[in-house]
Amino acid sequence: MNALHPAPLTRDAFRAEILRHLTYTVGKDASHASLYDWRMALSFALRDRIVTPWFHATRRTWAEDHKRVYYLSMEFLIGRILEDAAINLGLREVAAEALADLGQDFATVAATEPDAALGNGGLGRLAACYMESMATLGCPAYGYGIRYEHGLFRQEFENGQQVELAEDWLSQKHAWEFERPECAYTIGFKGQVETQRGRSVWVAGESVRASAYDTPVVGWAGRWANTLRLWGALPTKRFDLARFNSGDYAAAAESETLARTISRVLYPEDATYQGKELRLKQEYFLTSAAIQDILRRYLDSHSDLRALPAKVAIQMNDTHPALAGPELIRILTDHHGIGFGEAVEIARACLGYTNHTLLPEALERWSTWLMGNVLPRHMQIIERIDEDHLKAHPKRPHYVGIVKHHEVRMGELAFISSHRVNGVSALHTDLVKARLFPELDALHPGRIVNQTNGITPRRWLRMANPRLATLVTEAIGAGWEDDLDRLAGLEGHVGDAAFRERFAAAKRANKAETADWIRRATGTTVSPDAIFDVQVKRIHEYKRQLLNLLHTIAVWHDIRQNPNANHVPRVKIFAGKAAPGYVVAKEIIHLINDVAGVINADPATRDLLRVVYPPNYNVSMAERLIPAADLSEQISTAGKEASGTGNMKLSLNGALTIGTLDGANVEIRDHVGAENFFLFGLTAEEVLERRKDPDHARHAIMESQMLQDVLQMLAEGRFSPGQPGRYHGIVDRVWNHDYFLVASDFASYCAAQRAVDAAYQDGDGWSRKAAINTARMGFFSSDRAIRGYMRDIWNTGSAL
Ligand code: 26V
Repeated sequence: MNALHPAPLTRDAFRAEILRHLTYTVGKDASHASLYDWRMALSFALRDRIVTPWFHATRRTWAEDHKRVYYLSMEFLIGRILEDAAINLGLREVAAEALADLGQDFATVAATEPDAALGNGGLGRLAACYMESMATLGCPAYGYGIRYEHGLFRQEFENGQQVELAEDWLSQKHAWEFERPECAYTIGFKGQVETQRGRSVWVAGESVRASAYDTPVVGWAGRWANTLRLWGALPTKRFDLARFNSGDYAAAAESETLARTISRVLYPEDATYQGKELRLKQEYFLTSAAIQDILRRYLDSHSDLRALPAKVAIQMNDTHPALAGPELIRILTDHHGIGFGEAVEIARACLGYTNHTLLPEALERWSTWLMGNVLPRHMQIIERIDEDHLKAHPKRPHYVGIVKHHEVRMGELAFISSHRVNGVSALHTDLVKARLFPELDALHPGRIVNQTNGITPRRWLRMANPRLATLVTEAIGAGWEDDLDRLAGLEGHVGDAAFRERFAAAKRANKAETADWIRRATGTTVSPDAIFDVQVKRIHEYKRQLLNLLHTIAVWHDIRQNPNANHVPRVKIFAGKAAPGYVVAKEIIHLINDVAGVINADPATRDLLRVVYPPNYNVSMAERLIPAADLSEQISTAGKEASGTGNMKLSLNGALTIGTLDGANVEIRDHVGAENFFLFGLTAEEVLERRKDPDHARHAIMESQMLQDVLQMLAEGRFSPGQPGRYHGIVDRVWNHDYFLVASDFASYCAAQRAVDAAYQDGDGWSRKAAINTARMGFFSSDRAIRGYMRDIWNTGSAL
């Protein structure tokens, strides 16, 4: 036994720990404890076990003066913590047994935990996977984010339409965090810049306090734990007692309300950018608190800020924390007297920028007026960075730069402030070079690198799919969880019929369980013998849920026209949220629900086709649906999906992909083999070509009788009889404004779907392909991705 490996806990000892916390922390008697009380007691008992590796990691990092990684992200989409922590601590079974002795069921207790939904989608979930991998690899790291009071909204359907409800995860105690009121920084806004003794001094007009809340993140086998530090906003001014006593209660609380709005809500947009002042304030709030904390920690044990890059790597998760450059430069110059040029070099050597999207509407730009108003000193610094960059690169084209047309372009700012810029899949990185930053790439060859995304196998296989995880361990032994390349060992078993049968049985059992859940969640009965065809992700035009839906209608139409043909039963499963202001995405949601209503009520097709759309997709729902999937829909218009990570989770769990050559699909197909992947659609290059023909949609529609029929049904109001014109907008867009090439890819998609049907009818052949998918997904572990960041961007090693 040592600090890292305390004595293994026995069932009895752990039961005593749970009871102790129930009694003394929660303050409840076992005979009166609710599920919530049991969950709290269990969480505290588990949290205690994280503290040992956490302290050990912190001490070791200090003692060795190890370089630290700081991952700045406006989003961390964590989901539930309890079971994941239990698994990583090796206490999942002990905890279940101890709870059983207390008359409680582990799964029931764990299911009461609300998701920590501090993110929108892929970008936030990636940050959560990376935190877990950094802990697994013993990479000393801090995640910095915002402790939003309200995470991503809860989605409900009313008459088929999305309504958003406030999400309130902090209404219950957050058992995993440690409040650090003593760790707080002042964050300024507005005011003016003055010159004092030759130096610029920003005199802020408003300020708030950023107060730290720490959640330890434990890695696999409890070998290491890092900190996720989330900032909550508090007022700087003291409560105005005089005003309160004079009866003006609202005014007394004013500054408090103002400050707290900053960490009140997560912006639910994820691919349209709106230049909202509060959003800029949130971004600066996170960034400034992080930079102040980083410098405070560095200066605790160092004095030479010029050596900062040897000890500090700061990663910007997209441009949202891109003020990190200007903020660091401001403190180095204005507070520490370092020359501007040198400060820029120090900042650049510390900073890295990950780009997650090419969509022009998602690239952040702030008006120089707003930036100058909210952050006057930063605006000056940004202009100086831009001017100096132009001076250093006089051949920079006139249209390139950070400040253009009275806007600050955050992508260019992040690029120029960083020593490395990375894309998130091989294709995406090529497009970042060729389409997004070609001129900056030419000026800075080698700065853009690729780090293909990854997912953590602990959560996405071991935890989410215990049946498959057990089978994998039985086949290839333990240890794949932190060495996912070992899954390749499954290839040797794929030829064994008994193994394939067991693989199929695990999938079948997952599907049966999920079929029950679908009935409870939607009221619709589905057969686990049907193909579970799954598209789960945010609703976006570019992700083309509409293409999937048009195919659904086509299948329905075909069954009705040819009832005696050989149809393969399918369940179309959709899940995902639309940004509240994204009207077209909300129309698509409405249509999916309308189509589901009509198809599920049709006795002529009921055994062959079902459509379900359980509301409120989140991490926990993903953990439920992904292990039950047969078919993974990854059908974005080529060139639009930066990477995708759901695609990796599904394939790892033995789903076959139907997909375009987009994002990481390209690499998934390379790994699993073309024969185990259903490819369709235009390539990214062909998409550009096709758009040059103004009649591309019309031509595609004219060539497909099926597409004409489907659009006709929509136009006639077949799915909205009470309001026949409801989907005229959608039909019109397919005909006349089909930017995402739904029509052009329709025929190719349907052909691929027919190939899916044929392959599924060979049950054993399908299982072989599914098992090969699992076996060949080792590359997509987030451990591999993080090793890449450590080597190519952060220049740091493991402390283990
Ligand atoms: C942009 C904005 C604009 C301002 C308002 C709030 C907000 C929030 C998020 C974003 C960017 C979203 C970009 C994003 O989520 N990209 C996704 O990143 C995944 C991880 O790399 C990747 O797998 C997905 O393909 C990509 O769409």
